[in-house]
Amino acid sequence: MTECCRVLVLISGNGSNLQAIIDGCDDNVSAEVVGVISNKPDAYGLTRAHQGEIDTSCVIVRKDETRQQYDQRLQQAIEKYQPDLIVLAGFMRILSDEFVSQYMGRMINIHPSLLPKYAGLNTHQRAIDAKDAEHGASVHFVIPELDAGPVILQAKVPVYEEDNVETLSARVHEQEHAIYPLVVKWFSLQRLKMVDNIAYLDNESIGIHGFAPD
Ligand code: NHR
Ligand code: GAR
Repeated sequence: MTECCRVLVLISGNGSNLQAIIDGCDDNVSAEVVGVISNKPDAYGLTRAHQGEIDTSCVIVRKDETRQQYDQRLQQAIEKYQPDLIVLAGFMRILSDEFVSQYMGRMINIHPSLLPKYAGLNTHQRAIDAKDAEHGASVHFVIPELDAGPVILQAKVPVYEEDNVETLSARVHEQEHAIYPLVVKWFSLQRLKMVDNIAYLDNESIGIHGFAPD
């Protein structure tokens, strides 16, 4: 048995994906959530962490601070946990290239769209406005370019005519909670890697829409 994978989760808000990962790690001896860091002091995910007896830190943006200065402080907070994997779960701050370069292959994000569609923000509204028939979520490795890292796993949901942001995002969230813990498990079992911006599962390269069985 290899050693337990130390998972650090970065959040900004509700933390429902954090909860799914905590619950997933309870059933997976190969991974443990060792800490949660928020950039927002009132993030509900911090309460979830406390309930799970998980250590938390807040790294709050200071006035007049540059992105580099913030990212340096964030890095210091991260190093205390000595993580093997950094999981962005609704973390709403763009990270500098220098920061991301430190953690390439060890940092993943969940983005609420079928990447490469709709990088950036307001993805649910954009899918509705475009009258897309399907929408979803993507777990990807984080690279310096925003939401452009190799996709590991996607989940699709249908978009209905009567959908609004609330109904659609709820449908996407449900799928997020299924796929994110699974990807964390793959990583913890050392089945998942990124080499030269390509993601591999069990040494097979993963296509641009993520792992697809058969
Ligand atoms: N950083 C890098 N370098 N690469 C990625 O792929 C990243 C990243 C940081 C965060 C998550 C991402 C998403 O899934 C993520 C991926 C925040 C913004 C944003 O515009 C965009 C994408 C993501 C997260 N943030 C604003 C900012 O100025 C603040 C918005 C707010 O506070 O509401 O940082 O979508
Ligand atoms: C998730 O839907 C995630 O995909 C999205 O924020 C939500 C966080 O929910 N991420 C982004 O939009 C990143 N820009 P949660 O706090 O309940 O996990």
